[in-house]
Amino acid sequence: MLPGADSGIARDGKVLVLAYDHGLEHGPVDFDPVPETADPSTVFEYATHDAVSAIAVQKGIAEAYYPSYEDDVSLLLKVNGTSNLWMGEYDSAVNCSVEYAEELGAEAVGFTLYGGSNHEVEMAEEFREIQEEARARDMGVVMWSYPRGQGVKNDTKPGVISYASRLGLELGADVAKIKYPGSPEAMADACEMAGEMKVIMSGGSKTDDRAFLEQVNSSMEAGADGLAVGRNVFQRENPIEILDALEAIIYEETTVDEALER
Ligand code: FBP
Repeated sequence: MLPGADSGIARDGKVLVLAYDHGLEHGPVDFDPVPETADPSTVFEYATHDAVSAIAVQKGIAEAYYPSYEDDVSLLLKVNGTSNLWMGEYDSAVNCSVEYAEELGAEAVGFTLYGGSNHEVEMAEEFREIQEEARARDMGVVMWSYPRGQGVKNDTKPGVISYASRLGLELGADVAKIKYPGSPEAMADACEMAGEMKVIMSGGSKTDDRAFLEQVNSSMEAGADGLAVGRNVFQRENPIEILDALEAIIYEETTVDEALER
C-alpha cells in the first residue's frame, strides 16, 4: 500500500474521523457538556452519519459496542493511549495488537507518536512493529503526530507541525493527524511536507460553529484531506447539524456560509 492510498477509512479520498478515545485520554470530564455521551452507543449513533468515514476508539469500547455497528461504521482502532492521570514525560502505552484490532473488525490502526518526548525512540520502535504488521494485513495506519515533551517548546508552531506531518511520511503512516498550525500558509507547508500521505486536522477543544468551520475550511483549502474531530462534535447539543456542515465542507467543498445554512 502506498502512503495515503486507500487506508480503508476514506470516503472519496477524504477522511472524517469521529474520535472518541477521550474517556481514556482526558477522562469523564469531556462528557460533562452532554452527559449522554458517556454512553458509547450515543456516539456510535453519531458515527452512522454519512459524513463520518470512521470512528476512532480504544479496544474496550470496540469490543463492547462495535459489533452492533459494524455494518454501518468503519473502525479505526487506536492501539496506544495514556490517561490524563499520568504525570510523567509524554508517552503512550501500546494496549492492543494489530492482530486483535483486525479481529475486532478494524480497517485501520491509530498510533500516537510524541516526537520530541524523551520517549520518542521507544515510541518510534513500537510504531515500526505496528506499521509493519498493519502493512502485512493490508490495514491502514493513522499517526496522531503530536510533537510534545522536553524537546518541544511550542507544539503548534508552524515548523513543529510541518515536522509532525513529515514524521508521519518518513515512518510510513498513511494518514497523519496534526494540530492546526495557526495559518493557512503554515498548514499548506505541513501538507507539502506530507508528500502523498494524507493529512487530517485535529479538532481541538470546542469552539463556536463558525470559528471551527473556518478552521476546517482553511485546512482543506491548504491541501488537507480531512479532519479527526471529537469534542467539536460530541460536546454539541446538536451534533448532526455540525456533521451536516462538515460533510458540505469536506466532501462538497462548499463555503462556510453555505455549510452553515444546511
Ligand atoms: P478532539 O477533536 O476532541 O481534540 O479529539 C481529537 C483527539 O486527538 C482525540 O483522539 C484525543 O483523545 C484528543 O484529541 C487528545 O487531545 P490532547 O492530547 O490535545 O489533549
